[in-house]
Amino acid sequence: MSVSERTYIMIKPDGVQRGLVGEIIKRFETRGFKLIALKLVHATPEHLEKHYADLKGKGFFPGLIKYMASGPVVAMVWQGLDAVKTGRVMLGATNPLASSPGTIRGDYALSVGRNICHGSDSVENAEKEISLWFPEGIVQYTHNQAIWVFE
Ligand code: IDP
Ligand code: MG
Repeated sequence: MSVSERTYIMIKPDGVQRGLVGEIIKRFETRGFKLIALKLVHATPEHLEKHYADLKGKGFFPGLIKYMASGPVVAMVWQGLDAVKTGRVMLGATNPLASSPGTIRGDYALSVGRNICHGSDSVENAEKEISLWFPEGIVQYTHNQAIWVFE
């Protein structure tokens, strides 16, 4: 856990179509995380199969790839203290019905196959996902707010 920890957060096609882009970005921004990468991408099935390689073989895998390739996603990298674990807490459980109100999925989703947002589940996977989605690299800048967010 460090203040430079990074996580890959992605607003899925349903989150984009439902007009939740600003709301999801706002939550990470106001929590104090630093936005270090962001783009709108219509990903290919091949790219999404790499992203979800660990789930290949699951019954829902073909449907998951079709859903994720059905429209553009917002790919982002957020940095800050315990970003991976805190990002997952902010997202809520994989199944929105089990997500607490106050979480992104608990406030805006009902179905596991349309759960609006992705977040990395470990620091190691976050770094892999960042390389997969941002092979061009990440912009460097000083986040002046950091002195007010961290001791
Ligand atoms: P996560 O997104 O919370 O990390 P994973 O288990 O990594 O959850 O699954 C990746 C994505 O696959 C989920 O966010 C969801 O969109 C989809 N998914 C997972 N389980 C199911 C299922 O049982 N039915 C349909 N889609 C599922
Ligand atoms: Mg996952």
